[in-house]
Amino acid sequence: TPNREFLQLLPKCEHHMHLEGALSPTLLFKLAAQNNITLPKDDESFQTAESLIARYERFTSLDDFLQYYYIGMSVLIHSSDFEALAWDYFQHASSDGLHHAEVFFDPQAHTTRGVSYSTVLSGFSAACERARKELGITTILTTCFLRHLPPKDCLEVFESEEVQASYKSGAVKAIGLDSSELDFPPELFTELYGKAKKAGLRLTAHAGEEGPATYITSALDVLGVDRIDHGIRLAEDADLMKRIAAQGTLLTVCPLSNVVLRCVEKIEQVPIRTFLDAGVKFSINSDDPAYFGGYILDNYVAVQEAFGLSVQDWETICRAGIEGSWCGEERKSEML
Ligand code: ES4
Ligand code: ZN
Repeated sequence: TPNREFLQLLPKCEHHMHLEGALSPTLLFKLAAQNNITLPKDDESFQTAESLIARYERFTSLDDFLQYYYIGMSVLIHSSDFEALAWDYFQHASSDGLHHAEVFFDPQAHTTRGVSYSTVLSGFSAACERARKELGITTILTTCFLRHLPPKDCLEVFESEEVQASYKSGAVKAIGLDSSELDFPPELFTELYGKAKKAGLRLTAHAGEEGPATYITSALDVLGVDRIDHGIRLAEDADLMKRIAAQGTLLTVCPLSNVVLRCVEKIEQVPIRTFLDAGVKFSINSDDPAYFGGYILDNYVAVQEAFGLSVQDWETICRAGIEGSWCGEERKSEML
């Protein structure tokens, strides 16, 4: 029966991880010191790496986590900081047996604090290049838009010269939608997604993490997404589940994230078996590995411990991950 070694050897693809979510407390404090960044003094969690890790074990919701996520990234200033962050992730991912990574980053979380998009992109791109050369990991970069910010701000960033240049050059191939979900329905971003589709970009959006299954329907029908990030609340709507299974839309499920952010009480409540039985395609992902207690292999192991899946179940999961990837057919056949 599948153990950690078996899971390590599977040809894994990751489709849902935020590069900023790979910022470990160790790197956070190191960059804060290097860049002279003052961390909040009124929050005792920031005293040591240990106290910060302890706080990460007590998140109460998505928004409670996001507060730490946005403070954490305030230490990222130079291109080399972004490169170090992403390289840290790729090294973990490589030892976990990752073959292909489609990763998110949040331009607005940096431009709104005075760090330019080109600084962010050049650092992340350098790490991606190094991951391909030294680790054999292929990558796709996705710009995510922050749904708690005004849609017109998101549009402005999308249409800015440097962001458009990164789409035209192929450095970035997709857009996503993240941050606080409740009260920020997909409909707010109809114009943004219309323009991104016209530009030939791939489209994804976080939906049905904390928000209701109706957000999944609007992401599909109003935004026209090719993929759904999280989507666990799909299990509450049997008809929609049939539709998603029939059309083959990939869900990017993040089991440890769902437990740490209290979307579910335990891994057993992530609808893994339900999706397998309904023929819903999904991949298993780490989301924000430095905040949620594990990288991709830890998520695979947690699922195996909770569900006792068969070798055939794992083949179904990995095949869906490869076939649902946005890399070329040639790369897919290498992984299959
Ligand atoms: C996120 Cl878990 C999650 N959900 C929504 N937005 C995010 N940004 C980073 N992690
Ligand atoms: Zn996410």
